[in-house]
Amino acid sequence: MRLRNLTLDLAAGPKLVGVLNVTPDSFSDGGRFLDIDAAVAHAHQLVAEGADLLDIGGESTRPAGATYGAGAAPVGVDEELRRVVPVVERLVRELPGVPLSIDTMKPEVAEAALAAGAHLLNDVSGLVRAPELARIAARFGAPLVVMHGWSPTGGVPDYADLMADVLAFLGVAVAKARAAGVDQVIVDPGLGFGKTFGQNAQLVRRTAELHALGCPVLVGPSRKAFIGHLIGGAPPEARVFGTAAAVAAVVLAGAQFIRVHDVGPMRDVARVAHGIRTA
Ligand code: HH2
Repeated sequence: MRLRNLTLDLAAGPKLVGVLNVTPDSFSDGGRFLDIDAAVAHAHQLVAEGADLLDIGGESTRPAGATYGAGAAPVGVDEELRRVVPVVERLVRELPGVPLSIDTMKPEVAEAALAAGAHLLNDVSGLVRAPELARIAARFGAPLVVMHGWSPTGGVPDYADLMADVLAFLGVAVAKARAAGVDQVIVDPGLGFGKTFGQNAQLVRRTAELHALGCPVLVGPSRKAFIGHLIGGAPPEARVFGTAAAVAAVVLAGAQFIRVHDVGPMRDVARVAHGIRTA
Protein backbone atom coordinates (compact mmCIF):
# COMPACT_ATOMS: atom_id res chain seq x y z
CA MET A 1 0.00 0.00 0.00
CA ARG A 2 1.28 3.42 -0.97
CA LEU A 3 0.95 6.30 1.50
CA ARG A 4 2.62 9.42 0.09
CA ASN A 5 6.35 8.88 0.74
CA LEU A 6 5.72 5.70 2.76
CA THR A 7 4.76 2.14 1.83
CA LEU A 8 3.26 -0.71 3.82
CA ASP A 9 3.95 -4.32 2.85
CA LEU A 10 0.62 -5.97 3.63
CA ALA A 11 1.94 -9.40 2.62
CA ALA A 12 4.47 -9.28 5.48
CA GLY A 13 1.79 -9.57 8.18
CA PRO A 14 -1.05 -7.66 9.80
CA LYS A 15 -0.52 -4.01 10.58
CA LEU A 16 -1.41 -2.62 13.99
CA VAL A 17 -3.28 0.67 13.94
CA GLY A 18 -2.82 2.42 17.29
CA VAL A 19 -5.83 4.41 18.49
CA LEU A 20 -4.96 8.03 19.30
CA ASN A 21 -8.02 9.80 20.62
CA VAL A 22 -7.74 13.55 21.09
CA THR A 23 -11.11 13.77 22.76
CA PRO A 24 -10.83 15.33 26.20
CA ASP A 25 -13.91 15.75 28.33
CA SER A 26 -13.41 19.41 28.84
CA PHE A 27 -11.29 22.10 27.33
CA SER A 28 -9.86 25.16 28.96
CA ASP A 29 -7.28 27.38 27.28
CA GLY A 30 -4.57 25.99 29.50
CA GLY A 31 -5.85 22.45 29.06
CA ARG A 32 -5.76 22.48 25.27
CA PHE A 33 -2.00 22.70 24.99
CA LEU A 34 -1.56 19.99 27.57
CA ASP A 35 -4.02 17.79 25.66
CA ILE A 36 -2.01 18.14 22.44
CA ASP A 37 1.21 17.39 24.31
CA ALA A 38 -0.44 14.40 25.95
CA ALA A 39 -1.69 13.09 22.60
CA VAL A 40 1.76 13.45 21.02
CA ALA A 41 3.37 11.68 23.98
CA HIS A 42 0.82 8.88 23.68
CA ALA A 43 1.60 8.60 19.95
CA HIS A 44 5.30 8.13 20.71
CA GLN A 45 4.42 5.45 23.23
CA LEU A 46 2.15 3.59 20.79
CA VAL A 47 4.90 3.59 18.16
CA ALA A 48 7.51 2.43 20.69
CA GLU A 49 5.16 -0.46 21.54
CA GLY A 50 4.94 -1.45 17.87
CA ALA A 51 2.14 0.49 16.18
CA ASP A 52 2.52 0.43 12.38
CA LEU A 53 0.07 3.30 11.87
CA LEU A 54 -1.78 5.76 14.10
CA ASP A 55 -5.48 6.60 13.81
CA ILE A 56 -6.13 10.11 15.09
CA GLY A 57 -9.67 11.04 16.13
CA GLY A 58 -10.93 14.38 17.43
CA GLU A 59 -14.54 13.34 17.93
CA SER A 60 -15.82 10.26 19.68
CA THR A 61 -17.78 8.12 17.23
CA ARG A 62 -20.04 6.77 19.97
CA PRO A 63 -23.60 7.74 19.15
CA ALA A 64 -26.32 7.44 21.76
CA GLY A 65 -27.42 3.81 21.98
CA ALA A 66 -24.18 2.38 20.59
CA THR A 67 -23.56 -1.18 21.71
CA TYR A 68 -20.13 -0.38 23.10
CA GLY A 69 -20.77 2.59 25.37
CA ALA A 70 -22.76 5.65 26.22
CA GLY A 71 -23.26 8.39 23.65
CA ALA A 72 -20.73 11.18 23.19
CA ALA A 73 -21.39 14.88 22.66
CA PRO A 74 -21.03 16.08 19.05
CA VAL A 75 -18.00 18.24 18.31
CA GLY A 76 -18.07 21.25 15.97
CA VAL A 77 -15.78 21.60 12.96
CA ASP A 78 -13.64 24.34 14.52
CA GLU A 79 -13.12 22.40 17.72
CA GLU A 80 -12.26 19.20 15.85
CA LEU A 81 -9.78 21.10 13.68
CA ARG A 82 -8.17 22.62 16.78
CA ARG A 83 -7.78 19.18 18.31
CA VAL A 84 -6.52 17.23 15.31
CA VAL A 85 -4.44 19.48 13.06
CA PRO A 86 -1.75 20.48 15.59
CA VAL A 87 -1.31 16.81 16.52
CA VAL A 88 -0.88 15.86 12.85
CA GLU A 89 1.64 18.67 12.32
CA ARG A 90 3.71 17.54 15.29
CA LEU A 91 3.57 13.83 14.41
CA VAL A 92 4.54 14.38 10.76
CA ARG A 93 7.71 16.03 12.06
CA GLU A 94 8.39 13.83 15.07
CA LEU A 95 7.42 10.42 13.64
CA PRO A 96 8.11 10.81 9.90
CA GLY A 97 8.09 7.07 9.19
CA VAL A 98 4.65 6.41 10.67
CA PRO A 99 1.51 6.62 8.49
CA LEU A 100 -1.18 8.78 10.09
CA SER A 101 -4.86 8.07 9.60
CA ILE A 102 -7.60 10.62 10.34
CA ASP A 103 -10.80 9.31 11.88
CA THR A 104 -13.36 11.93 10.87
CA MET A 105 -16.65 12.33 9.07
CA LYS A 106 -16.08 16.03 8.43
CA PRO A 107 -14.69 17.06 5.01
CA GLU A 108 -13.06 20.20 6.47
CA VAL A 109 -11.15 18.13 9.02
CA ALA A 110 -10.17 15.49 6.45
CA GLU A 111 -8.89 18.14 4.06
CA ALA A 112 -6.94 20.06 6.71
CA ALA A 113 -5.40 16.91 8.17
CA LEU A 114 -4.30 15.60 4.76
CA ALA A 115 -2.93 19.03 3.87
CA ALA A 116 -0.98 18.94 7.16
CA GLY A 117 0.61 15.65 6.09
CA ALA A 118 -1.74 12.85 7.21
CA HIS A 119 -1.67 9.77 4.99
CA LEU A 120 -5.11 8.16 5.00
CA LEU A 121 -8.76 8.77 5.87
CA ASN A 122 -10.94 6.64 8.13
CA ASP A 123 -14.65 7.27 7.50
CA VAL A 124 -16.81 5.35 9.99
CA SER A 125 -19.91 6.36 8.01
CA GLY A 126 -18.70 4.56 4.87
CA LEU A 127 -19.30 7.62 2.64
CA VAL A 128 -22.88 8.07 3.86
CA ARG A 129 -22.52 11.13 6.07
CA ALA A 130 -20.17 13.03 3.71
CA PRO A 131 -19.67 11.35 0.31
CA GLU A 132 -17.26 14.15 -0.67
CA LEU A 133 -14.65 12.53 1.59
CA ALA A 134 -13.93 10.23 -1.35
CA ARG A 135 -13.01 13.11 -3.64
CA ILE A 136 -10.78 14.59 -0.94
CA ALA A 137 -8.98 11.26 -0.45
CA ALA A 138 -8.58 10.94 -4.23
CA ARG A 139 -7.13 14.43 -4.55
CA PHE A 140 -4.41 13.59 -2.01
CA GLY A 141 -3.87 10.05 -3.32
CA ALA A 142 -4.80 8.83 0.17
CA PRO A 143 -6.20 5.38 0.96
CA LEU A 144 -9.72 5.45 2.43
CA VAL A 145 -11.21 3.19 5.13
CA VAL A 146 -14.95 2.64 4.71
CA MET A 147 -16.82 1.17 7.69
CA HIS A 148 -20.25 -0.46 8.02
CA GLY A 149 -22.83 0.24 10.68
CA TRP A 150 -22.50 3.85 11.76
CA SER A 151 -25.79 5.72 12.11
CA PRO A 152 -26.64 9.06 13.72
CA THR A 153 -28.83 7.33 16.30
CA GLY A 154 -26.67 4.28 16.98
CA GLY A 155 -29.63 1.91 16.78
CA VAL A 156 -29.39 -1.75 15.79
CA PRO A 157 -31.22 -2.42 12.48
CA ASP A 158 -33.28 -5.56 11.99
CA TYR A 159 -30.93 -7.37 9.57
CA ALA A 160 -32.42 -10.11 7.40
CA ASP A 161 -28.87 -11.39 6.87
CA LEU A 162 -26.13 -9.54 8.72
CA MET A 163 -23.12 -10.56 6.62
CA ALA A 164 -25.02 -10.00 3.37
CA ASP A 165 -25.90 -6.49 4.59
CA VAL A 166 -22.29 -5.76 5.56
CA LEU A 167 -20.97 -7.01 2.20
CA ALA A 168 -23.60 -5.10 0.21
CA PHE A 169 -23.05 -1.85 2.11
CA LEU A 170 -19.26 -2.07 1.84
CA GLY A 171 -19.51 -3.03 -1.84
CA VAL A 172 -21.45 0.17 -2.52
CA ALA A 173 -18.98 2.23 -0.49
CA VAL A 174 -16.02 0.74 -2.39
CA ALA A 175 -17.74 1.50 -5.71
CA LYS A 176 -18.42 5.10 -4.64
CA ALA A 177 -14.80 5.53 -3.55
CA ARG A 178 -13.46 4.10 -6.81
CA ALA A 179 -15.84 6.26 -8.87
CA ALA A 180 -14.41 9.31 -7.09
CA GLY A 181 -10.86 8.21 -7.98
CA VAL A 182 -9.71 6.48 -4.78
CA ASP A 183 -7.63 3.51 -5.87
CA GLN A 184 -6.80 2.12 -2.40
CA VAL A 185 -9.89 1.29 -0.33
CA ILE A 186 -9.88 -0.59 2.99
CA VAL A 187 -13.09 -2.23 4.25
CA ASP A 188 -14.19 -2.54 7.89
CA PRO A 189 -17.20 -4.47 9.28
CA GLY A 190 -17.67 -1.87 12.05
CA LEU A 191 -17.62 -3.92 15.23
CA GLY A 192 -19.75 -2.21 17.88
CA PHE A 193 -21.66 -0.10 15.38
CA GLY A 194 -25.32 -1.05 14.86
CA LYS A 195 -24.90 -4.67 15.97
CA THR A 196 -25.93 -6.78 18.92
CA PHE A 197 -23.22 -8.43 21.04
CA GLY A 198 -23.86 -11.73 19.28
CA GLN A 199 -23.72 -10.12 15.84
CA ASN A 200 -20.32 -8.59 16.64
CA ALA A 201 -19.00 -11.99 17.67
CA GLN A 202 -20.43 -13.51 14.49
CA LEU A 203 -18.68 -10.89 12.35
CA VAL A 204 -15.38 -11.67 14.07
CA ARG A 205 -15.87 -15.36 13.30
CA ARG A 206 -16.76 -14.60 9.67
CA THR A 207 -14.04 -11.98 8.99
CA ALA A 208 -12.57 -14.02 6.11
CA GLU A 209 -15.76 -13.51 4.08
CA LEU A 210 -14.88 -9.82 3.77
CA HIS A 211 -11.99 -10.73 1.46
CA ALA A 212 -14.62 -11.25 -1.27
CA LEU A 213 -14.66 -7.45 -1.63
CA GLY A 214 -11.10 -7.54 -2.97
CA CYS A 215 -9.79 -4.91 -0.55
CA PRO A 216 -7.57 -5.02 2.53
CA VAL A 217 -9.67 -5.60 5.67
CA LEU A 218 -9.47 -3.52 8.85
CA VAL A 219 -11.11 -4.74 12.06
CA GLY A 220 -11.52 -2.78 15.31
CA PRO A 221 -12.46 -5.12 18.17
CA SER A 222 -10.42 -3.28 20.80
CA ARG A 223 -12.05 -3.08 24.26
CA LYS A 224 -15.54 -3.04 22.76
CA ALA A 225 -18.65 -3.86 24.75
CA PHE A 226 -19.33 -7.24 23.11
CA ILE A 227 -15.98 -8.36 24.56
CA GLY A 228 -16.90 -7.00 27.99
CA HIS A 229 -20.21 -8.83 27.71
CA LEU A 230 -18.49 -12.15 27.00
CA ILE A 231 -16.34 -11.79 30.12
CA GLY A 232 -19.08 -10.86 32.55
CA GLY A 233 -19.38 -7.11 32.05
CA ALA A 234 -15.75 -6.07 32.54
CA PRO A 235 -15.03 -2.33 32.02
CA PRO A 236 -12.94 -1.23 28.98
CA GLU A 237 -9.52 -1.31 30.74
CA ALA A 238 -10.20 -4.90 31.85
CA ARG A 239 -10.88 -6.15 28.31
CA VAL A 240 -7.27 -6.58 27.16
CA PHE A 241 -7.18 -10.39 27.21
CA GLY A 242 -10.68 -10.49 25.75
CA THR A 243 -9.50 -8.16 22.98
CA ALA A 244 -6.53 -10.50 22.44
CA ALA A 245 -8.89 -13.38 21.66
CA ALA A 246 -10.71 -11.30 19.04
CA VAL A 247 -7.42 -10.03 17.56
CA ALA A 248 -6.17 -13.60 17.22
CA ALA A 249 -9.41 -14.62 15.51
CA VAL A 250 -9.32 -11.82 12.93
CA VAL A 251 -5.60 -12.26 12.21
CA LEU A 252 -6.20 -15.99 11.65
CA ALA A 253 -8.93 -14.91 9.21
CA GLY A 254 -6.44 -12.77 7.31
CA ALA A 255 -7.37 -9.24 8.38
CA GLN A 256 -4.64 -6.89 7.21
CA PHE A 257 -5.21 -4.02 9.70
CA ILE A 258 -6.15 -4.32 13.39
CA ARG A 259 -7.20 -1.12 15.19
CA VAL A 260 -6.22 -1.39 18.88
CA HIS A 261 -5.62 0.63 22.04
CA ASP A 262 -3.25 -1.87 23.74
CA VAL A 263 -0.56 -1.97 21.07
CA GLY A 264 2.21 -3.70 23.06
CA PRO A 265 0.21 -6.79 24.05
CA MET A 266 -1.63 -6.99 20.71
CA ARG A 267 1.67 -6.83 18.81
CA ASP A 268 2.61 -10.24 20.26
CA VAL A 269 -0.91 -11.61 19.79
CA ALA A 270 -0.94 -10.55 16.14
CA ARG A 271 2.56 -11.90 15.48
CA VAL A 272 1.78 -15.31 16.96
CA ALA A 273 -1.59 -15.56 15.23
CA HIS A 274 0.05 -14.58 11.93
CA GLY A 275 2.81 -17.14 12.54
CA ILE A 276 0.19 -19.84 13.07
CA ARG A 277 -1.78 -18.72 10.02
CA THR A 278 1.24 -18.90 7.76
CA ALA A 279 2.92 -22.01 9.29
N1 HH2 B 1 -14.09 2.09 16.22
C1 HH2 B 1 -14.11 3.26 16.88
C2 HH2 B 1 -13.75 4.45 16.25
N2 HH2 B 1 -13.34 4.46 14.98
N3 HH2 B 1 -12.89 3.28 12.98
C3 HH2 B 1 -12.86 2.13 12.29
N4 HH2 B 1 -12.47 2.13 11.01
N5 HH2 B 1 -13.22 0.94 12.86
C4 HH2 B 1 -13.64 0.86 14.15
O1 HH2 B 1 -13.97 -0.25 14.63
C5 HH2 B 1 -13.69 2.07 14.92
C6 HH2 B 1 -13.31 3.28 14.28
C7 HH2 B 1 -14.54 3.29 18.31
O2 HH2 B 1 -13.49 3.08 19.17
P1 HH2 B 1 -12.75 4.22 20.03
O3 HH2 B 1 -11.86 5.03 19.16
O4 HH2 B 1 -12.15 3.53 21.16
O5 HH2 B 1 -13.94 5.08 20.60
P2 HH2 B 1 -14.41 6.56 20.30
O6 HH2 B 1 -14.75 6.67 18.85
O7 HH2 B 1 -15.60 6.71 21.17
O8 HH2 B 1 -13.31 7.48 20.65
